[in-house]
Amino acid sequence: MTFKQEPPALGNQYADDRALRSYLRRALPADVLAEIEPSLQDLGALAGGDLYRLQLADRLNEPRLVRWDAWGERIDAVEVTPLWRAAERLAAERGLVAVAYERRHGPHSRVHQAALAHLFTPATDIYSCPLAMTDGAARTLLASGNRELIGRVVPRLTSRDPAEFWTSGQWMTEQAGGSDVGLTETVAHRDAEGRWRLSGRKWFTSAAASQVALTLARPEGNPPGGRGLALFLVETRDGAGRPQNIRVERLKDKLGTRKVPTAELTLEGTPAEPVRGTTDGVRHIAPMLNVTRLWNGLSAASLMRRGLALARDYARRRVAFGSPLSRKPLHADTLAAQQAEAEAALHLAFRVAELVGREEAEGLGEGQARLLRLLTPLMKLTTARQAVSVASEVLEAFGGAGYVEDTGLPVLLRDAQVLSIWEGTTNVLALDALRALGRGGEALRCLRGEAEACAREARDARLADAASVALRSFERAESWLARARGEGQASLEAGARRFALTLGRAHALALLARHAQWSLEHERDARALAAARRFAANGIDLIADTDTEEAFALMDDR
Ligand code: MFK
Repeated sequence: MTFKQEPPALGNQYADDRALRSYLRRALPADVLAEIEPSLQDLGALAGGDLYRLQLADRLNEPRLVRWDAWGERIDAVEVTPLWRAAERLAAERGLVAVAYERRHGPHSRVHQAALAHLFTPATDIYSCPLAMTDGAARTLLASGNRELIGRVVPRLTSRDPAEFWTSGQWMTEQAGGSDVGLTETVAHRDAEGRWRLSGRKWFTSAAASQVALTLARPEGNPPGGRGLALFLVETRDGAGRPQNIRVERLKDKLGTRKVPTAELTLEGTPAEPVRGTTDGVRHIAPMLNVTRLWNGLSAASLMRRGLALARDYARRRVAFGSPLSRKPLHADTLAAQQAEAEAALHLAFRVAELVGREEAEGLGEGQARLLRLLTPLMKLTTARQAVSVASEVLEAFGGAGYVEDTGLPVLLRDAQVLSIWEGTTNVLALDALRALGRGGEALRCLRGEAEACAREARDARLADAASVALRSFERAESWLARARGEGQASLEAGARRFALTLGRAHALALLARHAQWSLEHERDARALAAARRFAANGIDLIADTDTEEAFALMDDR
């Protein structure tokens, strides 16, 4: 037996990422890129080197719930794995949250953060989850105007010192209301000293090891629904490190993201501080939802990139039927289609980061604010579906090896699957997008305006088809919307997913085509152009005439 298959290897994950580097060259002023590039190179080397080795070594480790200490005291401590311990320290030191708040590069600070997240996320087995929530909590507290919490908690959430750095959880999901958060059953009451205390059961809390959490509860006497909820901040442990009337019932046995210590908690009179009044909790936690949805999209793009980096490398090493897979037309064709999805996702997610950065540094005009509100759910739902599909193709590109655990590959698909579920499922976000359109469709006009501007910039004749696919898809989506609005709420809801995915994909195509033009002119590189053309061929317009009554009939199989 002489044959030995070389495993796939990763190089510097920044230096090797043509699409990211090309995007940053266009999006950032040269002096900003020059200043941040050494830290990206450095993180890229870690991601493809020491962290990748640590990931493979950490593969079988999982977080552990330690209920009791040696002397019989209930501690409910969550111990994370060595990879996650390293990730927490690195995240603080490298400023994964901090750069967005230090705002050293003004409106470009969110793009800087997004580039760091792009390199960090796939290398740390979704440590982006606590970072997303920490970032979301910082943003929510700053928006709240609550001076005490801003002064005491935000500096911790945005610290670069691992000893000072706190992460935040987001405890929203309850058994009755995962998507319909207004059904929250946790109640808040004031104790004899006037302090708020929370009682209830949080069903799915993703950062059980965090020092603080934002959560929703209904102050006694408040009405039902989202408006009757209030937003609270909980400090999870007291000065001695003991849980503050919080019982960790169990860690969830999930399909993927198994390094993330997702827990089921019971709050038993947990002390909490109202963040912003005692009503309208859903509205007040919305900044967190939008920040974590941005991280979700960035994570989707970065996980696709990781899978494809491995698949591309493997294709050069794996020989079958007389030549490396990388020389096979069908293999190249299959991976090219996935690469196009990943590049489109990168442009869509980073476009939201650009808008958030501008909003925070300079404020947005009315049109751009509407654009951001609509683009956030469209981007999240589009990139999440792409990530699941690309991860599945990546595994197949390895043949049987992609289905075998100790290659470290199956986890890519399991982790990707969560992206379309948490932080709002595809359907819930499609309905959110309908709400974000505005009564007169103002947000949609802003979105189409941006897509048209991108299409105009894509002047090269080879981009003409891609640009017209994007604009035709917008037209089809808009005519569907007008028709469905005429038909009523049921038609509108039934088609919302196809509508939202069509807009998300069409907008990603427009952004990619604009970038391709820039890359041709400034880098003499036709690969973004190839990605735009391929993405257009992958299918953009998903609008279809379907019958809601038929759908209900098909659901009834008795
Ligand atoms: C890899 C990194 C990713 C991070 C990982 C984190 C892991 C977390 C694990 C979880 O899964 S956490 C739970 C995630 N859950 C959700 O995301 C909830 C999904 N459901 C929704 O988003 C529903 O649309 C929603 C709960 C918001 C609907 O609730 P309601 O009570 O019907 O609210 P409504 O009436 O739509 O909105 C109430 C107010 O909030 C309105 O403002 P007004 O009071 O002024 O009218 C809305 O405009 C506002 N609002 C809602 N969503 C908003 C928003 N504002 C801005 N942006 C939004 N996205």
